[in-house]
Formats: sequence, structure tokens, C-alpha cells
Amino acid sequence: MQLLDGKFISNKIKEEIREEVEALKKNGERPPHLAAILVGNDGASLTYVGSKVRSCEQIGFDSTLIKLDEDISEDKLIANINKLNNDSDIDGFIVQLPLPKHIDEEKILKLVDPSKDVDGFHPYNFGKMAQNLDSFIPATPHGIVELIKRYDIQTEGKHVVVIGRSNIVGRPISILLSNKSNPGNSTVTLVHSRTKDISFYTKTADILVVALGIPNFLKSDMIKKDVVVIDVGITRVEDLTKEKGYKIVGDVDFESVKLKSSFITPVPGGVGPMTIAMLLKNTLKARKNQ
Ligand code: L34
Repeated sequence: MQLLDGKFISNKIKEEIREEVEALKKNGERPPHLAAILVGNDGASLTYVGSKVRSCEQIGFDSTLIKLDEDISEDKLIANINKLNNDSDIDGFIVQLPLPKHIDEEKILKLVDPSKDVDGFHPYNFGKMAQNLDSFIPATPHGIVELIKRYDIQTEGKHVVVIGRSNIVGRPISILLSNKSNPGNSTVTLVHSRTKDISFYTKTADILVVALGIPNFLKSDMIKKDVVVIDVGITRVEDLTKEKGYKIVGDVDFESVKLKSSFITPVPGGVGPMTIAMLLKNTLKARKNQ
């Protein structure tokens, strides 16, 4: 078993971007500028957005964090989005999800200018991705593809089973790995909550992407030997022995599954840090496109 060390690879990517930013600045150009809108005070969202802003500082990006009240009206949120769309100093921005229930997420994501949509959630970018055209690829699936690439894991002709069909992870990674590309060219099966007998499919997988948000869902009796396991789950579970009062648990029963797998991502330190690195990469791309 070999660990897919997302923490290590993400630091490498950040260093690569930092060097590019330095070169931009030496050329007299301004650095990329990322903005993030955070609505409410969800603990996990605060951590993720905080980490995104800190990473910007590390690599020489400008960043702007816009914190809005949990009970902000949809109209006021939209006004903030329009402002960022029209601000030529901002290269890209994200609206951190989830949003409070009274706000229509789908409506909001459609209002982000596709040229600043560094999350790749706008239907325009999602459609381009699905047609294998150049676009912003959502950071988490983009990070998974990059991890596979950097560890030189072969995907052509392999059976990839994706568990979960979210717009953020399951659906896009299933598209990316079935695209005519490298990594890609896989035979992809997408299973979900309405699939009959998920184990039937997971047992035939060469590569498994587990993104359904149920801690320890994937057990070792559901996989064949030497499978590559990508764990996208990241649930906070109360643990009073820890300083923060919780621990982070993935969707994979790591201790048993690792014994049967060829490669496996840890949680934390796997896909999470890669998500942040690829958001930065998308922001650099947005800057260059301007
Ligand atoms: N708009 N909303 C938007 N874009 C995104 O790309 C996200 N996502 C997901 C949630 N909502 C979003 C993220 O940023 C998930 N996500 C994310 C980002 C970073 C990490 C995890 C999820 C991360 O850094 N995870 C660390 C542990 C962090 C901790 O201590 O909680 C890890 O090592 O996995």
C-alpha cells in the first residue's frame, strides 16, 4: 500500500504557482486576486475558506474574504456577486457552499461570471468540461485527477467506480475520467443512493472514488485486492480526546481498506489539500486569461 499524499503534492503545486506569481510580478504585472464569499458561520466552511485565504498569502496572491450574515437576503447576496463580477481587480471568486436554506444555490451559481468562475460550478463551465473543452474544472475533481497524474497511476481502460453523484464531486469526476484524455479513457460506473447492491460494482473496480459523505462507508469486503482508493469524505465526528473536540473521518474504513489497496488517500491530508491547490491553479488561469 502506498499513500497518495495530497498534503505533500499540494505543497509542491503551491510552490510551482508561487514561482509563476513571482515571475509575473517581475514582469511588472499584478498578482492573481481571488475573492471568497462566505455566508454564515458553519465551522467547517470557516476552516476551508480560512485555509484558502492563507494559501493565497503563502503564494503571493491577493485575496478578499467577504463574510455575510447567515440571514442575509438573496438580493443582497446577489448584489455582492454583481460587484465582484464587475470589479476588474478580481480575477476569480467563489461562493462557499453550502448556502443557508433560504437561498437558492442553483440560482446563485448561475450569476457568477463564467470567466471568474474558478470553482467551475456555472453550467457554462460544467458543460464545457463535459465536452472536454478548455474550462475551469471544479477544484475537488481537478485535484483528484492531478493526484492520479502525479503518482503516475494508469487510468486507460480501467474500471473506475464513483460512489456519489453530487455536482461538486461525483458527477464531474465521472465525466473527467471517462473523457478522451490522460488521465481519463476509463470505463466509469457511477453508483448512488438508489443503486441496488453497490458492492456488486465496487468489487469490480480498479479505481474507487468514494464521495457520498457517510463516514467509514467503504469496507474491505466491498473491494478487490490492489484497488486504488480515493476518499473524498470529510465528516467531523465528536471526539472529546481531541483538542478541537472532533476528529475528521473519511468515507473509507481506512484501517481495513488500506491492507487490500495499492494506493489510498488519507483523511485528512488527501483530497482536501488538493482541492485548495487546484482552486489556486484555476485562479492563476483566470488571471492569465484576462
Ligand atoms: N464553493 N464550496 C465551494 N467550493 C469548494 O471547493 C468547496 N469545497 C467543499 C465544500 N464547499 C465548497 C471545499 O473547498 C469541500 N472543500 C474542502 C476544502 C478543503 C478541505 C476540505 C474540504 C481541507 O483542507 N481539508 C483538510 C482538513 C481541514 C480540517 O481541518 O477540517 C484535509 O486535510 O483534508
